[in-house]
Amino acid sequence: HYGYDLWLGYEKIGNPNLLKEYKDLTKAIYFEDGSDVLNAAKKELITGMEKMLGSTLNFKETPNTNYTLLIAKAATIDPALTKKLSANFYEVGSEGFVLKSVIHRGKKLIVLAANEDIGILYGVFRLLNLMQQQKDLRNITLIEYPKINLRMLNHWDNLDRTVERGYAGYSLWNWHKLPEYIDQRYLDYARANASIGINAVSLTNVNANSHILTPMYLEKVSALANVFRPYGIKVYLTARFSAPMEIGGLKTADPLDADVRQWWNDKVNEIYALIPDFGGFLVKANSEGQPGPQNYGRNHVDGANMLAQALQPHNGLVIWRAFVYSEHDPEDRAKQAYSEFVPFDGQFSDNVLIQTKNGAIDFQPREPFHPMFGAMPNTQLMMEFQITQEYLGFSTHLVFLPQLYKEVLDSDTYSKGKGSTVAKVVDGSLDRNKISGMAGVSNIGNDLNWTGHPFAQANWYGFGRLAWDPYISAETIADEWLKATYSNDPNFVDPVKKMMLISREAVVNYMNPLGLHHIFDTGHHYGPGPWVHDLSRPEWNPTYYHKADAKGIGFNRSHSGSNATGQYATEVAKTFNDPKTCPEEYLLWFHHLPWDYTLKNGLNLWDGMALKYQEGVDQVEEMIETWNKARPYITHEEYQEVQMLLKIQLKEAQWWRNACLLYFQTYSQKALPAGVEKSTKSLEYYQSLKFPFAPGIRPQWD
Ligand code: BDP
Repeated sequence: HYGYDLWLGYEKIGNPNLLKEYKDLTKAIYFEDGSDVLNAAKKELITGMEKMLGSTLNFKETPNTNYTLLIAKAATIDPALTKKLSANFYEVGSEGFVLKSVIHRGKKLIVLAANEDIGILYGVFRLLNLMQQQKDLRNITLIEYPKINLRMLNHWDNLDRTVERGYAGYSLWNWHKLPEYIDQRYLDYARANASIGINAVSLTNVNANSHILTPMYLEKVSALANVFRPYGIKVYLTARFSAPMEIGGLKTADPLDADVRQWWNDKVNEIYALIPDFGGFLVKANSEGQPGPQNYGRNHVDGANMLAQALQPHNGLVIWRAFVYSEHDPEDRAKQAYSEFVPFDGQFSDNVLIQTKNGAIDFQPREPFHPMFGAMPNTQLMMEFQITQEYLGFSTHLVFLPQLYKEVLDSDTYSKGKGSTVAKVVDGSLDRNKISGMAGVSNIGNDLNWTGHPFAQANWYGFGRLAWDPYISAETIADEWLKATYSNDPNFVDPVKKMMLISREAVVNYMNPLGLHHIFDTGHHYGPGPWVHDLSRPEWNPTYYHKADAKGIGFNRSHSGSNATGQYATEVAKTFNDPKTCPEEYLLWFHHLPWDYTLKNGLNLWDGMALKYQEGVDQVEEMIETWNKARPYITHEEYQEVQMLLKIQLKEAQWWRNACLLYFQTYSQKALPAGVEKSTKSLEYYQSLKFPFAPGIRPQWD
């Protein structure tokens, strides 16, 4: 079970006092039966508690028992008791729950109540999680409900089980053995998702294959939906826009063509006959060669609304991606999605969400927030984060991504004045959207530990927690995850948590400091390739992004350059426009500056940049030291696995530093400042490296 249990290992409580306290609370349990969801919840409660307490649970059926733990829907609880919960059940909503210790008829008891079955399931998971963190439950009052409606994983899984940008093995979905054979992993995957509140999964690559929409695959999808249903998870599929031609025999996929519309209506009806709670379609259209409405002279609204109309009678959704940029558009790539989508604000149907990446380029280690957030008040904008580490060291680098997610969510768009954070746009509170959503591109594969790097599990966990509540801190998430996964010993948790919290800044430093971006090697994005300049599309070349020359480095996106800053609210644009006020994390994202430009710390740009690269390497060395000290608190295997990975991370951090500094030095013509380690290898050596083994991209939609 090594690594397989994720954060649901439910280790036995060691502390005898706490064990007694928990056992007392669970002496006589009432659990409302009745549905598949409630059965799933009860099963989890039994698994979790019995493991943690080391004893069997005692369920009571008779109404007169003096319960110590009562788990039921609000409507079935004695009203006198419900009153004591002093919770507003309207606010708790359909997915929330109340967990509260009360004194009732002279007895102490804990009540877990919800409006709906799914709230009970989420409440059970949270109760178990609190016990894993060894929290005192004697005076607990917790009222929780998700702030975001759609909490979704996007799998980029191909039908041949390869995973685009996947670094944890092959796809979980075994199309060959489905629908008859139900792998235990499907169930454990659903449990893991439900435990953090994920309620939607798109099974297939956004670079879609139409065949997923044929009967032979739909039958298999339906089997997966059946497994996920008791865990509150709806299934979505990626819809290839040209499917009516590829599998429907039509001559066109024009969204305004009557036959095409009929084809989609029929297809949608066919899907709902098999999967009554099917979620809907996720669509990548007219982006990176994918077909879309523009192939027929139509636009995103025509395409999205056509699908929305087919799904609407079934309450299905269209999630239409905004990740577009065109090779024929001379405009700065960072500006294109905004330019293409903002004019359509207010024109998309009610059951359409526009899914926008966190930044305007592409999942870089650091990007300023996407200017579309805040700029489309009449459109339901959904956040797309990447959980898989395409540009963050694959699954060998320890990078705690909730730091990145939080940085974006906490950014202020100023669209309705100060405090209009991205989180408020995404949770729908700023513009009163009907449906809100957050998607994470999954890092899950069939590796024994699901995510490749054991600490990458924390990114799956953290994504789910933030989709539930975008306002909790990265530190809280790290704390919860470490305790549930490894140990509650503060001698372990405190330093390792610190290590997690610096890890994201470390990767920025050793890969893309000071706002540099997209300087990765071609195609696979493994390792540095700042020198690459000969790819067919200009905006695929790293040189397009860093623009290093004898004078300086950086992309001028200020008002004197591409004016990408003009896509932000005035207050934000003003800050970004001036290199003196622009946060230095974004300096070279927005400005082309001379090599001897003076940074805030007084260093010139070249020295400052070189020292940042070095700092990244030093931070990985510190991470290794921290991990060495953590050794006594975990098993040898747990220690060794991460230690091996950290060594790879260090080697690659040095590689990034050396390759980038040697290359940029050909322009700056300056010596390395004191404190920066000099490469023993030449630039030509780094440029000659080839990576036929780099995983992650195997397009197969022929
Ligand atoms: C890029 C990936 C590519 C994806 C694309 C997307 O390199 O594999 O297909 O994003 O999001 O990050 O559509």
